[in-house]
Amino acid sequence: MSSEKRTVSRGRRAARGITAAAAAALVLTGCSEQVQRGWLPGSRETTSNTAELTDLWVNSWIAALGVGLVTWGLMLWCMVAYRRRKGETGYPRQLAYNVPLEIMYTIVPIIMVGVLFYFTDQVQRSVDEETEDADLVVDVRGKQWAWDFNYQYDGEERYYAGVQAHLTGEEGVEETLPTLYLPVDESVTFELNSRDVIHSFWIPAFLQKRDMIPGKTTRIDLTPQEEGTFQGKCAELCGEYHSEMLFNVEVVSAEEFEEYLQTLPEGQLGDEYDRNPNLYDDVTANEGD
Ligand SMILES: [Cu+2]
Repeated sequence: MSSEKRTVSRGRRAARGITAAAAAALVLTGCSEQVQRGWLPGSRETTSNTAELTDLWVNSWIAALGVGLVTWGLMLWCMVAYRRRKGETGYPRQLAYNVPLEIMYTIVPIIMVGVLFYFTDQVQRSVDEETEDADLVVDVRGKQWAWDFNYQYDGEERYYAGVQAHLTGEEGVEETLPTLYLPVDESVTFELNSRDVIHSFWIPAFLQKRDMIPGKTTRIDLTPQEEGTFQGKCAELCGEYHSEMLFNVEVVSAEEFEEYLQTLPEGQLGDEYDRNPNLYDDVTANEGD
């Protein structure tokens, strides 16, 4: 190879390297905020719980990546260091039972699971802490295939009766979905109930989701911290139109929220509208027969 050719190919390689580095830098800076938040929806401040949940998620990924790098590194090292050399024949030297190594295989994963468990448990306890006397209580009733929202706010009781919006694939139908209103910076307790089968209350941007089980009340406690429109959905396959069991969430100022409440009828749509309100009483009564 002439020296001229060598210079050209070296120059080309360098150019290729610079292009790759520039592309990587662009990708990394362009979505750095997204990357830092682990591609989660919403923002760190969407509710009082999203920062903690985001940190748990992102740190778990960093830990997993660290473990991955060590594991991949060891695998590659073995492949290269112990590859078959020229002229080698037959099986390599066979080994069985290496007690110290096997003890390490057992202890290291137990420690890793223990660490993940510890942090998950801590965050879960903190997120699930119940708020006494929340500013707003919403008794949410999931039903095939819509949502009723019973608001208890400032001594007032109002309700929103959800009707399923049949999605046609055309734009604008989303606006006719049942809508849940929440005042920003005020504590909310969701009392989650089902009128018929198991549903699941999920607002993806809030990073929280909980099953709604007939005959049982589950709950979520949080404080929305950012105004905006979010999507909500049922996250438990609950029948034919499960995929259309959607709702909108509007987080608005306290004044706007109060104005909205005044447009709703007074009262609550309680368990008297459940498909079988006495389901569990019946079960108990039958046991005596
Ligand atoms: Cu459902």
